[in-house]
Amino acid sequence: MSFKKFALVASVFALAACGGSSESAPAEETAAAPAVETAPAAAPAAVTGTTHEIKMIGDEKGYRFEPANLTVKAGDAVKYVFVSGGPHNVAFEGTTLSADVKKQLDANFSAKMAELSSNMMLNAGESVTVSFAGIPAGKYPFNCTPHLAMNMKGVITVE
Ligand SMILES: [Cu+2]
Repeated sequence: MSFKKFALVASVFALAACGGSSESAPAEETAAAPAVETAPAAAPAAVTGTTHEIKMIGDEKGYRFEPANLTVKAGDAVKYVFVSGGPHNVAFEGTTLSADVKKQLDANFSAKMAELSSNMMLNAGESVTVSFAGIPAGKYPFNCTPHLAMNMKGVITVE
């Protein structure tokens, strides 16, 4: 039995043993929480280069990022700007990234709703900026979650 499972079972027993005193339950959950997050969160890396712009568009031609493919230098940032046809967001694919890179890229979002996933934008003019400072050379595929099935995707290449 894994420790996690044991801890869960143990706390269920503890709850039962309390005989319905609901006050002890939240305290135990709070105490157990830090054990899950062992690694410290990465600090956002400051942009030292150029901030590029990618438009998020939905119109009669379809849903797309413009440009969809962009090459940036280490230290640059990309500002994704809502132009039309939302809602749009920017979500990077984390499956091919190492844990360290994933953590840094996640920390480099100006606004997020989930890991590697920006806030949802609803109105023209809204934007999210993703810094590529502290991110190693490589290809970083991203997409718009609501329009993934409509092929609203792109790739940032860091030189
Ligand atoms: Cu979209």
